Amino acid sequence: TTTAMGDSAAPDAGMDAVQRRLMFEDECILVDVNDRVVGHDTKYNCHLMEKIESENLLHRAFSVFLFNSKYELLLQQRSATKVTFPLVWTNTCCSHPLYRESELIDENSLGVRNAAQRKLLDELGIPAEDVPVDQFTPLGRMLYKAPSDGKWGEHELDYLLFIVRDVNVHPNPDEVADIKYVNKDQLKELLRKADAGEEGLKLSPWFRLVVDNFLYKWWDHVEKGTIQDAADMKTIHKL
Ligand code: DMA
Ligand code: MN
Repeated sequence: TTTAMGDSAAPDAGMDAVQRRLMFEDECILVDVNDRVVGHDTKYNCHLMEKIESENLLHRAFSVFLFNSKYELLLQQRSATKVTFPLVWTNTCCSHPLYRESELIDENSLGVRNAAQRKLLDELGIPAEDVPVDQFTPLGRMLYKAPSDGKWGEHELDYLLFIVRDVNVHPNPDEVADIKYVNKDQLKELLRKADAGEEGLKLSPWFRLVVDNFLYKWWDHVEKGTIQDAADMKTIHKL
């Protein structure tokens, strides 16, 4: 027999058990293109390209960029078990604020900052006290769509959060395959290799968008201690 899920008899049969649990436990926040909350849905539904297209689902997300006191940026390689974008290199930590009171707080993006603190611990083992919520600087918001494989993808309104802290890191292998700190030149070399297809190196589409549109000028602000001057939380950049 065929099913509504497609022609596979057992949809998602190969999905990692930990990632499958999060796909149904995590309730993402649905927003309109102006970032107004319009509802909620499972992480599973929010990342199915077919649903994204047919129901025009857009959800709220965040991307953390963590720098150490030498102003090097912490990157992660996603684990092989991630459903979307396995094994790609990307910024420090990405996820979604969930549809719960503490992560829906709009004032100064506090809900998103609470979610960022939660996921830095979950993905990278960074203790909450190493990343106090008042130390994140929300710099901007971008809206983008990116397919992962045929079935899965992203359609997000993504909050870009910067933080400068020396932290303890203990990556969670369910989430993260590898980490490294890079300076600007090392990042440029990584981009060159990814573009040349060297060493099978791949970067996430959202990290690429941030690099191409914002990162280097914001990084200069990090180094000068003027990061607050770069913040623009009014505009939603449609990329
Ligand atoms: C989703 O990240 C958020 C962005 C900005 C792509 P993710 O796939 O790592 O989410 P999670 O860690 O919740 O699986
Ligand atoms: Mn997402």
